[in-house]
Amino acid sequence: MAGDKGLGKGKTSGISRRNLLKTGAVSAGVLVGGGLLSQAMHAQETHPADQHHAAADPAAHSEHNSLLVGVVDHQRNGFDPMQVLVDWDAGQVSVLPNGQTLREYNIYAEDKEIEIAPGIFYPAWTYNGRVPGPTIRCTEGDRLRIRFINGGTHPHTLHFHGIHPFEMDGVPGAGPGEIAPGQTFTYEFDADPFGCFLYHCHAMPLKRHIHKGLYGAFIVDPKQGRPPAREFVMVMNGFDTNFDEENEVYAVNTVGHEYVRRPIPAKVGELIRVYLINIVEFDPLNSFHLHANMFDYYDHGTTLEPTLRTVDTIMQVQGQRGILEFKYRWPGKYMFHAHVSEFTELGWMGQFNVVPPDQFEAAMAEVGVDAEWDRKATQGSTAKANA
Ligand SMILES: [Cu+2]
Repeated sequence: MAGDKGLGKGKTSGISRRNLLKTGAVSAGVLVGGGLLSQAMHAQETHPADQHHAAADPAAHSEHNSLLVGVVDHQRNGFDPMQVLVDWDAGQVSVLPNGQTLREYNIYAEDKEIEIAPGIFYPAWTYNGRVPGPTIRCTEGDRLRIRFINGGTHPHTLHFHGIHPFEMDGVPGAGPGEIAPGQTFTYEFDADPFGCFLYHCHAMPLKRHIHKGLYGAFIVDPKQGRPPAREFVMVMNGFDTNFDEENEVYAVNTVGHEYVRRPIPAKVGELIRVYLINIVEFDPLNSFHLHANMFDYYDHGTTLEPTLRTVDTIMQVQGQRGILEFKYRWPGKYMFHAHVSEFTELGWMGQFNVVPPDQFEAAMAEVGVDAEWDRKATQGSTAKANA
């Protein structure tokens, strides 16, 4: 029977997500990604027939409780989560005869295997070879012209959140509908209104096309801009590595626990602004909890005044977004994570490394980022500075 190969739904798996949580491999530590766990999951991913060898040796579990073992090869992936935090894509910019700013983009879909935790590989579908796709950033009122090229093996679309004509909605039955492999279509609309949005594939079956990795952030700055801040984009995502419709790895910006291995540098006293997006499939809710601090929250980012003040935890349904603003008073390594313990243990956890200004350069060097990263984090807005 098909189930004997181990790809049947849940039946043969000794290393399903629920079972993982029961083994010492995860419960003894906070962090996923250890050698045995990696081997087990990778075995299931690519060599289902061998999975029992990997999963059935309980002695091996206890040897690998240090779950920070190993690193992800970001170069091989073609994207680095430290850079994903700040690599706003303003597009190819020109001015239309009517004075409107035009931003042009090329986005292609591509099937690509990516490493989502040390030694754990996932057969993703990507926009521009990365998960999440490029962070499209513009100012309200700009014209967006986005040429989509489907280089993948399945029909895909680009569905943007925001206000736009029906034909540009990127769903089956609207305009060109699903774009077949090898085909292209140019989506064009005005950025309206300002806020924190996302785009994703809307081909059928939807949950498959989303959880495979076809999504990205879409940030529309208000015309007057927002107050100066250190800005990051965080896309909360998850990966179903054994196709049982549950996620085995959770993350922000794809790589589980990457911001624990490489805490995000920030300065004491400065305003930090996080554009937060939840795209996790299969689980009805995700959340964000900040340690030793409180933040203001702008639900959907479509207002200039906070919709929640002085909170330390918010929740988002799939597709929901918001903007967080906060400052740290004292230096330290502060955790942020989902307040769903299971997600945390399976990768959705990070840290801010808050330092005095004179130690900031060293904090950046520790995690492999430089002055250009700092510039992107603090000067990402596309709005003209009017203030
Ligand atoms: Cu798709």
